[in-house]
Amino acid sequence: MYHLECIECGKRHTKADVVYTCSKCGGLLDVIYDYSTIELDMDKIKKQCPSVWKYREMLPVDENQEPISIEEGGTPLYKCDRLADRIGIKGLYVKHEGLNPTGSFKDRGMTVGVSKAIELGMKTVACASTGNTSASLGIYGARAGIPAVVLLPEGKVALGKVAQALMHGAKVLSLRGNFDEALVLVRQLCDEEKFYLLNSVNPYRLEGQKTIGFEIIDQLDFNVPDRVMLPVGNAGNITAIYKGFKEFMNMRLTEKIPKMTGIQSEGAAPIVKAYQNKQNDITPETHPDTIATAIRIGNPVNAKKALKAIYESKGLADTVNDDEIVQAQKDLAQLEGIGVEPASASSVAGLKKLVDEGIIGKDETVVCVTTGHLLKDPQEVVDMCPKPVVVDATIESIRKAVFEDK
Ligand code: AN7
Repeated sequence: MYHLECIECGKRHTKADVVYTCSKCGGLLDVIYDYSTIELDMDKIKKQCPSVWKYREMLPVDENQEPISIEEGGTPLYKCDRLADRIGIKGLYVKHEGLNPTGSFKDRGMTVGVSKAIELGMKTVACASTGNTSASLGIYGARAGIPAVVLLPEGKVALGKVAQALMHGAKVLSLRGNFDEALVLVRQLCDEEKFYLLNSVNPYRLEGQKTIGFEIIDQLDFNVPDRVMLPVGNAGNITAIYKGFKEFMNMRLTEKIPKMTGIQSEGAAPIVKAYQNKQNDITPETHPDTIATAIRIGNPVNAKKALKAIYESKGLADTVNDDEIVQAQKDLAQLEGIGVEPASASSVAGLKKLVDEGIIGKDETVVCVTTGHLLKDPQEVVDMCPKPVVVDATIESIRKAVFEDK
């Protein structure tokens, strides 16, 4: 039992309505459940391996709709002691969302969102994207057997993501404009052509992503970490994970909520600026830029929900610069064996900065979410790492090269 409710004016919409924002005031919508009707099988929750559909009772897809799934979720939660030592904090875990089937957390949202599209009888799915959303939508569109249309900002999407969208058969459009412009246009296209919009303004997509919150609690044996940190772009994921934590508390499975801590890049930081000015909404940035192209977003559509999540959980928002992002990416890779794309490393870069500044306490238990896999952006790696050493096909040449720096 669930319905959609406007976060601004409270207007209700039924689950049969194809709406993304409030039909009365344009506000963002939330999926609201009647928790008294949800019966969770605690035996299953405690024993079954984590996955998105493990929590089906708390997902807004009708019972007789077979999920469109390629087995998403159930990503590892690594305890990272060497990285914790480097940063100077007691307890650090990394939830590696890059190990979802398409290499990013977007799969959690797409399995629910595309299942919902089929349930609603939609014939085409569409999104604007900085890359990962389009890769994921391309793949779930293929799995569902319906066309996917994706709008990407020209020249600003990492290679691996474009490769995925192309190979899985999406209609890939390269827009002469940035992500924010692409989102405005794809919303118009969806309204006019009756395509189903699968950006994170669609509240059903966020329902899939809230399972990151469920899994963190589950994997920590129902102990709640002090803080959860993650990169923020369009601000859907921080909103979704917070909702997951809140729902576990509403269902009396936990007694507190981690401090939600959002990290943006200095070049694209509207949420951070709003947080610093104690505002409930952002002022859009017209020329966002960062090495972390995934979060190169100046007008995050979920800003109001995300700021609420940050304030209510007593979390915070801060920026990191591109150098800090690359350093954190190398630390994750070389100290812990966790390969992530630049945007993902911003969670760890933010933790280092905030511990150094004394804003995050050394005795906190922190979970950093790394949102996308290293292989998404191979060009950035080639640009940032030393080149392979070319050697002659002789053992002398190889030996010389191996011991060169020693
Ligand atoms: C790796 O693919 O917006 O704050 O169009 O790919 O929920 O937007 C990607 C976002 C973080 C930010 N990390 O999440 C898209 C897109 C990675 C990402 C984010 C994205 P939100």
